[in-house]
Amino acid sequence: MKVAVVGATGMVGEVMLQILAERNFPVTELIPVASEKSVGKEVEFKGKKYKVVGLQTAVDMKVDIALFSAGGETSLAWAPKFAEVGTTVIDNSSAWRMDPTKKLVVPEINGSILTKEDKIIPNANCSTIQLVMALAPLHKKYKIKRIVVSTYQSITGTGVKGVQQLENEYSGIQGEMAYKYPIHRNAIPHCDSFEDNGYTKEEMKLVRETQKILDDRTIAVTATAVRVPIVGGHSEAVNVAFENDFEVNEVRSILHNTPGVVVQDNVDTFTYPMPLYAQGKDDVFVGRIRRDESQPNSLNMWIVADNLRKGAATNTVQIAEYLVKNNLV
Ligand code: 11C
Repeated sequence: MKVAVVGATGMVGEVMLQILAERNFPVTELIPVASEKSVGKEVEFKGKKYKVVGLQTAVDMKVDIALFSAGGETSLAWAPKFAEVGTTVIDNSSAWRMDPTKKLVVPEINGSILTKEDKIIPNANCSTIQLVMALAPLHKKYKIKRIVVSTYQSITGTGVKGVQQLENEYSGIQGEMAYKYPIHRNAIPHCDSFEDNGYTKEEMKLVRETQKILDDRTIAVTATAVRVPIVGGHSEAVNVAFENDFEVNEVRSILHNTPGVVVQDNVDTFTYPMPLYAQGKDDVFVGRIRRDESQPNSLNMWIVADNLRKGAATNTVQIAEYLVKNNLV
């Protein structure tokens, strides 16, 4: 496969290169792509150096697959140009996710909806992916009525500039601010911009993308998304109300048997997921699984994942793997 990574010098782009190498994706030719100011820079892939090229050069190379992580505007402008020459684009931005003609895919859940005709495939938001990974098997068994989710999101979700702000604050350096407020020793209830309804875009992504991936618009979802000074991953406190009752041990066993999900749940040994330990892993970790005693058929849990991996680069590469395995590209 001729594979382009668009946004190869960015935080997610770098992880994409790493994951393509780690998973031995069948790359016969790698084309790192970035904006004009990065053209000519070098990136490393499997111990070899590759020169970054511009977007039009990459379109002209008619690659098989282009993995995009270059922001919504680049994606809106360039994904169709790649698709027109026959390239399959898997796009990590929010640009195409809610387009009714595009499919939103987490391969473990709904990979089977993909066809050869899908030339622009959006990748869901990081906080949504880890949520649906844990909820999809439970929805299948007990049918979800309502989800209340509060997120504790890593600064890496904001990219290099978020990490830089935290590092500057640690070291007492005045620098550019990625956030409106200091992030060191703080929690900012504001991820992405605000919509007219008073929710942030990040919160509304959790609502809309969850319904789309689970293919059920009747599921009620409400969210609060908070940025915290954490590097390793996003955490989520999740309350779920089901139509049908459940046994907590059966929930644990369903999750235990779900590929890509790891249960870490034993309060006797203080075992629960934490972003410090999820960092660098591709799994979604679930713990603190307990009945919500305040209302019927309801469950609380705590979900943690490395947002740059399963929340972004890993899921993108897994979609590419699914396409290759099923001759869809
Ligand atoms: C965050 N989830 O942590 C965001 C980053 O819609 O792809 C990714 C934004 C997106 O702020």
